Amino acid sequence: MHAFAKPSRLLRFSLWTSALLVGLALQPFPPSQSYAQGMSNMGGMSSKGTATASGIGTITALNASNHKVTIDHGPIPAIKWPAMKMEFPVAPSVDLSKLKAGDRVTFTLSGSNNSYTVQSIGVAK
Ligand SMILES: [Cu+2]
Repeated sequence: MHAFAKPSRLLRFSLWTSALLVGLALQPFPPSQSYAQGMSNMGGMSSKGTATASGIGTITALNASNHKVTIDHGPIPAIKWPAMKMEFPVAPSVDLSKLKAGDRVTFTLSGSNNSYTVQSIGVAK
């Protein structure tokens, strides 16, 4: 009696597996698919509050009047960034007058989520 009340372990396992596969199939593409599209799609930064990180890269453009710098930077593991080229606002205290496009630089950032400001920058030794 009650033979149908409890599915076999095998049946329950296969049901669970099917549900898992359906769940995986419905997931959107991971953020890595859209890194090339720019900062708005960068993923992995779910932590709250301000983070600081340092990076290295090459200046591709300087916007002195707006105090911004575009850097083709390498990966920054501290904030889970892949290598990419992007424009950063630069803190008012930072002197950009000695830098130029093409310079290889090290820099530090502070900020949160996808909004980071360059706090220091200098030609890499
Ligand atoms: Cu970036």
